Amino acid sequence: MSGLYMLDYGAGNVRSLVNAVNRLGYDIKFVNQPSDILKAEKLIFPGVGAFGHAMTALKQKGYTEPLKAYIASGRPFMGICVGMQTLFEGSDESDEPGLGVVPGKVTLFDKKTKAVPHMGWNGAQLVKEQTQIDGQSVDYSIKDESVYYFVHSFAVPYNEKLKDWALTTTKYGDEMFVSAIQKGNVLATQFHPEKSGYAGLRVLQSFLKGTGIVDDSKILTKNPFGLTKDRFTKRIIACLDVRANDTGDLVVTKGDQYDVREKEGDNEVRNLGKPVELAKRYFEEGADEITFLNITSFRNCPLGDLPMLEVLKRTSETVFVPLTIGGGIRDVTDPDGTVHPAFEVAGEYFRSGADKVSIGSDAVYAAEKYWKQGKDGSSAIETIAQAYGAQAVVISVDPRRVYVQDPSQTTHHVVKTNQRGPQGEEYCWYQCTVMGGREGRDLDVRQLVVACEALGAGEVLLNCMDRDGTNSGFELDLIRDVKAAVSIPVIASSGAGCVEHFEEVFAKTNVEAALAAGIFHRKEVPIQAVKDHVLSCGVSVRPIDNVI
Ligand code: 1PR
Repeated sequence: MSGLYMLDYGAGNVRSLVNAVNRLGYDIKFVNQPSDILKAEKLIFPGVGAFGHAMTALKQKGYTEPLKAYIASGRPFMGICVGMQTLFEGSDESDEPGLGVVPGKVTLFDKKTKAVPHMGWNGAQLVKEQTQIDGQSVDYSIKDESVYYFVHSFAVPYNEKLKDWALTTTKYGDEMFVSAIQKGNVLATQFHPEKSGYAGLRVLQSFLKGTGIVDDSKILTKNPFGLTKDRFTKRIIACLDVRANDTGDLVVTKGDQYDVREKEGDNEVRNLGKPVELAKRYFEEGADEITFLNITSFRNCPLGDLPMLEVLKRTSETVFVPLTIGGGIRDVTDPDGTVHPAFEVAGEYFRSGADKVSIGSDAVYAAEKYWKQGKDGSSAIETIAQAYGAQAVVISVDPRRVYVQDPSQTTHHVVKTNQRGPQGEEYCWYQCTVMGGREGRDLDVRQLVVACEALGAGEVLLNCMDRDGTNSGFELDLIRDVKAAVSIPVIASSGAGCVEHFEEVFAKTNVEAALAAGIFHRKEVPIQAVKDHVLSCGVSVRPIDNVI
C-alpha cells in the first residue's frame, strides 16, 4: 500500500507506531504538509500529550480542515489516544474546540476514587456485532479476552448518544468510558495498539490489511451496562540498569544496595547481558513494561552521543510494550558549552522510542525548590509534562531508611517500621538521595512525592536502597506510605526474590505495578511464574501472548 500516511505533529513517541507498522510488513509516510493528508489512501493519527496542544498544533500546521475533509471523504482513518479524543467536540483539558466529528466531550477521570492517569492494561468490551461478514470485520480484531495498554487522564464517558459510535467500552474503577469508536471509515482507539503487545499488533494489522470501511447497516449494537467489567490489571515490569563496563561496552548490570561491582576477583562491573537483547527477551516472556535506567548518567555526555538513544531505537523495533528511560533527564551541557534543557533531552528520548522518562536526582532538586518557593514552571517535571503530558513523566525515588528512636527526633515524616534499626529503633524516615544514592538530602520521600505530583509528575517508581538486590521482599511500609500520599500510580521496586513477594505487595498495598531486576536477569524466576502465581491468588494480570 503506497498511500499509507501518519499524521505526526511532533509531540512524542511515534517511532513505536512506525516500528509496529513496519513489523507488520507495511511502509508508512509522514504527513509533511496539508496536501499530503488529501493524498492519503489510509491515514493514522497517533495523538500524544495534551488535547489543547494537539489541536493547536493541527491548527498551526494547517492540518485541521484537510483532516476534516479527509474523514468526510470516506477514506479509512484510524485515530489513537489523543488522536481519538480530538474527533470529539471538545475536552475539559482545554478551551480549544475539537474536530467535532463525533458528538460529546472528553472529561477528566475522578481522582478521588482511583489513581489517575489510567495507566496500564485494561479490557475493551465489544459493544458492536456484525450480522454479516464481508469486507472489513467490525471488531478490527479487538477481542473481549485481550487487554490493551491505556495511558490517559481524560476520557469520553459512555452515553446513549454515542451508541452508533462506540465500538468498545472500558471500565476503570467506578467509571465506564468509550475505549474505541467505529463508524463507516472511522476507527479510533483510546488505547495504544502499538504498545499493546501482540494483541495490539493484531488490531493494527486488521486496519492495515482490511478495507478500513465498515458497512454500518450490518451492525448490531449492544448495551454496555452490566456487560463491561473493570479488567484493569496489575503490571509486572522488568528493569534494566545499564552502564558501560570497564572495557566500555554497554551492559545490563545489577547491584546489591546499589553497588554493581563484583565482590570478588577483579571487582568488575557485573555484566548480566546486553540491553537490547534482554529487553526483547522480557517482551516475549510477557513483561508489561520495560524500564531502562542509565545508572551512570551523572557523568557528562553530549546530548547527541547519549548511548541510550541507540538502545531505545533498536529496542523499539521489536518490543511493543511501553518503554521508560531514566538517568540523566536534566539540563545537559555539551563540551562546547551548548546547554540542552531537560525538556529537549526528554524529547530526544521520546523520538527514539521512549514512552516515559524517569527523573531521579532532578526530581529531588525540584521538590526542594518547590517547598522553598512553590511552582515557577521551570522544572524538568513541569516542562516535560506540559508538552508530553503527565503520563510521560515518572519520578524515580532512591530512598534509604534513617532510623530514629522516637518521632520527635526528626522533623521528617516518620513511619513505624517492621524492620527494626541496629539499636532496636522502631521508627524511621525515608531519606531521598541523588546521584544513584551517593548523596543523601534533607528531604523525605513523602515531601518528594507530594511535591512532584503537584509539579505534574504522572507516576512514581519507588525503589528502596535497603532492599535493592537483597531478594528479601518489597519495602511495604514505604510503599503504603507513598500510596497514601499521592493519587498518581506507584510502581513498587527493590527486593523481589520470589513469586510470593509479588503476591504480598499486591495483597498488602494497593500499588498499580511491581518491578524486579535481579531475579529476572539471573533467570531465577520467570515472568510467567510471577504472573501465574499472582493470578492464582486472584490478582488480575495481562495474559502472556506471543503470536500475531
Ligand atoms: O538521577 O535522574 O540521573 O537517574 C539515575 C537513575 O539511575 C535513577 O533512577 C536511579 O534509581 C538509578 N540508579 C543509579 N545508580 C544505581 C545503582 O544501582 N548503582 N539503580 C541505580 C537503581 C534500582 C532499581 C532496581 C530495583 C530492583 N536501580 O531500579 O532495578 O531496585 O532491583 P531488584 O529487583 O534486583 O531488587 P538520575
